[in-house]
Amino acid sequence: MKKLLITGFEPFGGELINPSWDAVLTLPDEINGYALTKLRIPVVFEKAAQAVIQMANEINPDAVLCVGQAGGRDAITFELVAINLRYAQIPDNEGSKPMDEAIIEGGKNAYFSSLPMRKMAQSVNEKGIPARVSYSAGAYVCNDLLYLLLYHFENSDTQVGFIHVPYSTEQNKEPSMSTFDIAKGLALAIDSI
Ligand code: PCA
Repeated sequence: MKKLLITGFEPFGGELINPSWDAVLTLPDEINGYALTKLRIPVVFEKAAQAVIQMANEINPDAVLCVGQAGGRDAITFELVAINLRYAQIPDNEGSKPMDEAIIEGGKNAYFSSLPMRKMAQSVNEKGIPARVSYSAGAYVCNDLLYLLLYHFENSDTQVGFIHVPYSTEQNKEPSMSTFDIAKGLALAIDSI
């Protein structure tokens, strides 16, 4: 069976939960011929990617799909691009707040996700969960993670992608989506890889 490493983040920015992890946790252990390994990772520049790479070294996944919260978005968004830039509007969970730093000094300006993000977004949207592609994962920890993973897996067969999810309804912020629908969207996305 193929292997998928799927990650969600711990809470950050004063929130008590992070819907990315809550939704990942409810997914079945097997979807579309992939055995899922679920990992909760820290909202810390560099360390998020280190945690994922460490697990990937252990299980050698065919694909790595990371999920994070994007408060303010009203749909599940499939990130197509990661840029070589760190710019934090709030400190990460270890207090670091880089402003206009490169992730990899002299590295490529950007990488494209290697999972079929557009196809996945279309398929989720057609099945009734609001979803679309996004051309910016921001410049905070999620972009950092996606960039470092695409850099790390550049010359390997491991495909990498990143999905941002809205606030969940439990967070009492708008726009929001239920954790159930977020998880359903993630499952449909994996189904269409
Ligand atoms: N969202 C943040 C980092 C962790 C998360 O869930 C981001 O979009 O960068």
